[in-house]
Amino acid sequence: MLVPEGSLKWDILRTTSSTFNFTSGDWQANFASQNNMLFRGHTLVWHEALPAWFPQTANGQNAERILREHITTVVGHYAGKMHSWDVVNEVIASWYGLPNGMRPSPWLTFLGESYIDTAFRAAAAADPDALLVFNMNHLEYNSQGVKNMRVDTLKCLRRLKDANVPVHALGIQAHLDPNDGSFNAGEFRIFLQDVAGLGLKIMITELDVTDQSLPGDITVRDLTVAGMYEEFLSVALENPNVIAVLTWGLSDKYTWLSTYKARKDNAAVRPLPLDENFNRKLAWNAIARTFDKAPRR
Ligand code: 9MR
Repeated sequence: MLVPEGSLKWDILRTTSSTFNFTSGDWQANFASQNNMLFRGHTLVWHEALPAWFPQTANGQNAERILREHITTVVGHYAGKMHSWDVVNEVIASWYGLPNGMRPSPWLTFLGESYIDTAFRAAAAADPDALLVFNMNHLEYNSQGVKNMRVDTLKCLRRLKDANVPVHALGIQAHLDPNDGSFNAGEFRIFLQDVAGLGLKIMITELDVTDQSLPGDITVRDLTVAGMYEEFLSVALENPNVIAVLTWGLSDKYTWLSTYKARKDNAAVRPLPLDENFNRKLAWNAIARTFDKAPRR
């Protein structure tokens, strides 16, 4: 399954308020279909990657129209070709202390929490066949902050289901980082059961493991990273509602972590299953083992 890291975000698609540039997205959609891959869309509503015209143009009066127009056009453009859409991305950020853990964003300011409902309803209308995903970060480990995120995420998903909003799956990004605490299998298992209990599928959408604070020795680093993939995935895949696992990139040659979580010793980061020469690393084997052991679904 292929997902563009950037091409379907507002800043790339919407260089002006009146135009849509699908060149890069279409290239990837074609690549996916020519290579028998599923294609997924990321992302329709995010507080980041908004174009420069957006803050100058959007306001409380026109935000709903702008949001609906964007979703109707973009989802409509790929209708029938998308496995799934990340309709909203990272909309909960409990640490800000806003009601219901909502993340501050222009959408929240202009439209209140119901922008989430509006986005899912507009996406469902534009492509009735795509799986509509509520994509979230910071749900995996066990710091107090992450625990709060799980509580607020469940609360929001429950509200959406009660209001018959067409949300079909929770996306768990899984950018694994030892700074978020450690992994607690029991608590994560219960979280997945709670999500599945709402009738939702689950996708692991952006899996990678930062090696930013790991020792310099490559063997030690690769072993630790592989261990973190295996620890997380072996629990995640126990739950039959987990229908897909995507890593955020494939090779260490191309990863957002090179710039966002670079190492203090300036050594190249090694977060992904393939090294910079596209050779399989221990992480590849670790992931493969969890797939082999996972119950069939
Ligand atoms: O990996 C993506 C990077 O190439 C982009 O420059 C950046 C801003 O658009 O977004 C990165 O992807 C993020 C994703 O959209 C949402 N979850 C966190 C990802 C890593 O920052």
